[in-house]
Parts: sequence; C-alpha cells; structure tokens
Amino acid sequence: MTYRKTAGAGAAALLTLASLGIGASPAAAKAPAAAPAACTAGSQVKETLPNGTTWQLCWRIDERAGLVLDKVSVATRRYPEPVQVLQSIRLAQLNVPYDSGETEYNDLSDFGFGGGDLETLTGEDCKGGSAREGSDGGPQAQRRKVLCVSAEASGLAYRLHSYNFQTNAEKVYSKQGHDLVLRTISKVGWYEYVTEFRLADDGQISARLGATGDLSPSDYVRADDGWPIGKNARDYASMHYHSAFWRVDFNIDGKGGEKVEQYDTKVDGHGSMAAKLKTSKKTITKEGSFSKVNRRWWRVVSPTSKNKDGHKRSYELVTGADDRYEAHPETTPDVTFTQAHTCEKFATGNADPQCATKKTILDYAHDKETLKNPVMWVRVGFHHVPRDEDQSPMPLHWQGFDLLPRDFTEMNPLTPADRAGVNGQPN
Ligand SMILES: [Cu+2]
Repeated sequence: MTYRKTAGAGAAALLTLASLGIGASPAAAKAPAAAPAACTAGSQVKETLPNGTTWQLCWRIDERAGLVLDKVSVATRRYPEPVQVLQSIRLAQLNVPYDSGETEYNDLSDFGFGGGDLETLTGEDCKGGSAREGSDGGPQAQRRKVLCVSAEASGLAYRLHSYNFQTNAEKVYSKQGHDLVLRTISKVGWYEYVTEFRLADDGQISARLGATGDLSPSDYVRADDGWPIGKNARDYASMHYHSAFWRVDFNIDGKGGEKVEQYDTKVDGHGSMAAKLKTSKKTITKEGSFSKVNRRWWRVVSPTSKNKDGHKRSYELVTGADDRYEAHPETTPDVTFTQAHTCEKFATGNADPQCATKKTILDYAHDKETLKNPVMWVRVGFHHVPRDEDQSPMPLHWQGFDLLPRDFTEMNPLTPADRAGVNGQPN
C-alpha cells in the first residue's frame, strides 16, 4: 500500500493508553472546549494525541455497513477551536467475485458487517487500546465491546535542521507522530474483515479494510483459476477480488455545500532546462464517475470556510494501490460523486425501497443532478491470489485510501511555536 503515513505504522508499538488518557473516563478533558453537536444515535469518542491534536466524533454500528463515524471534527494545539471535517464515513460495499466466474458475494448488502457478524473484541484485538461497548446494530441491539480505540505511533512526523545565516544559530526540529485508530472486526463466512479509520495528528484521515481469518475451504477450484495451497499440485485455492467501496460525506466547518474539483497536470512544451507542466482545474458541478489518469487528483472544497491565509479549506482524495475490476461497470471507476440522498446507502446492491430503481452508484449519477451537497464514493480493489502463507490464520491484507487536509489550516498544525512566522516566501 502507498499510505503516506500509515504503511510504516503497522508494526509500531502501541502507546500505553493510560498515559494518553485513553481508556480511562472521558479523560481527554485537556481537550479544548468542544462545539459539534452531541451524538444522537451513537456514542462519542474524544481523544487527545500526544502532540495535542484532539479528534472528536460519534460512532455507531450499522447492521449492514458496520462501523460508521459521524460528525468528525479536529482541533490542534495550534488551532484549538474544533472544526468539523466529515458528516459521516463508512464502508459502502464489498464485492467479492471469484475468478472462476462461479461465485460472487456482496458482503455488506448480502451479509452485513454488523449484528451477529460483528465480533466481540477479545484476546489481543485491542491490546494497548480501549475496547468500547456499544450496540452491535443487529435486531436485538446487543451491547458488546466491539470498537477498539487506540493511539498508535505513526513514525517521524517532521524533521528540520534549520540554520540562521544572520545569527549562525542552528536548531533541529524532530517530532514523532500518532494516529487515533478506530477499529472493528466482522466475521463474514471464513473471512474476518477489519474496518479501520486512522485519524492522524496532522489532520489526515485514512480509511482501510483488512482481511484475515481463513481461506474459504469450499472455494478450491481447478488449477487455472487458483493457486496451489497445500502439498504439491492437489488443492488450488480460488483467486478472487475484494472490491471495496466507502461512502464519504463531508461537512467542512459545519457549513456543507462543498464543491468538487479535479486537477490534471499535462506536459506543455519545454523550458530552458526541463519540460513545462501545466496544471488545470475542472470544477465538477454535476454527478458523475471518474478515474485516475497520470497525476489526476480530486478535492472537496468548502466555498465559504477559509483558513487564516484566506484559502478555502478542503480535503484531497489520495488513492494508492488498487486493482480495478473492469468486469462490472460499477466497479470500474475510481470515484463517483453524487448529490446526497438518504436512500442511496450502498455503492451496489442498494435495496432501500425509497430508491427502488437505484441499485448502484451509476444509477445514482445517471441523471447528472447538480452537486449541492456532494457525497464521495471511493472504490479500491484488491485481486487476491492466495499463497501458502495465507494459512493459517491468514495474515492481514489491506486496501484503502487517505483524505489529506489541503489548506485546512494555514500551516502544518504541528508547527512548533518558533517556526510560526515561516509562512510564505521568506525575506
Ligand atoms: Cu481474499
């Protein structure tokens, strides 16, 4: 994976959460006085990471979609006033077709990540973290310990060896970063899926899905569609896809009404030394699906909320490793933007009677409605070719994406006090 920060963090030691105030009572009382509305349908998480960044959100379990985060806001030591980022973020489908063409599942809409399929945390599931109790989202709404909240080291956050030519003063700035991690585990058939959101102390949000458990014992196939697992050339475990979708609804600074922008950079002649590259912006005003070409990226930008430099606040979609499943039209585009409608809950296999003719994101976008409150549907695929090491249990394999703050604050929110004047071209 090409996670900017989280890839290297997997093996990093958990911090002792007691030292962070996580796990005790609502001990993040050091956090700045908070604003966002109380959690109506779920429970609150509000935690301050060692560098002073406080994330606050509501969480709940949807019977189908599993872990849902609502009203996600961030405050930092430098910018202590909490500012909302997301209205909600959740998985929106997991499509699993087998290469044999004989089997296909939609794990969210056919089975669901909540209810009875949601695992109670045990063993080392949440070692070093705090296991939170909440409703499992099933018909009985059983209250169980299902959410793990932890702070994990994310590696070097920044490093600068500065030198002042006037005073000859030198100084090294070096800081370790941390993520607030929210994690649930759902057992669907033989697989166990880890739903994870990582909220970094520099404002980045990462969504990812991990798969572990066991290879399905019933999905052994002819040699052409599988990989030999076990002795010699006897058992072939089926190759298959995991195409995951997430539904992301921004609400930047609680103002809503975000705009979607797409940026492309193309070679445009030559300068005296190197090629000239020209970057152009296209505002996406109507519903539609889009895919990456070289250097293309998207951002969701507030038309009204600005940072202290007068720049519009936004978050950028950063995608990494991805296998596209082009055999379905709905699992082909990288991202789809649609106007928010409450009955449009899943990227595919949508069964809400309120939008009976709208089964997939392509149906949602078909009438090219004007985007007034855009919802972003992100697809990330993984073609799983089983290997001997997948048993047993199978090591976690991950897929996901990052949301990167772009001009959300006028400087790095982790800027140390004596770098505060470094903003714009130095004299
Ligand atoms: Cu798999």
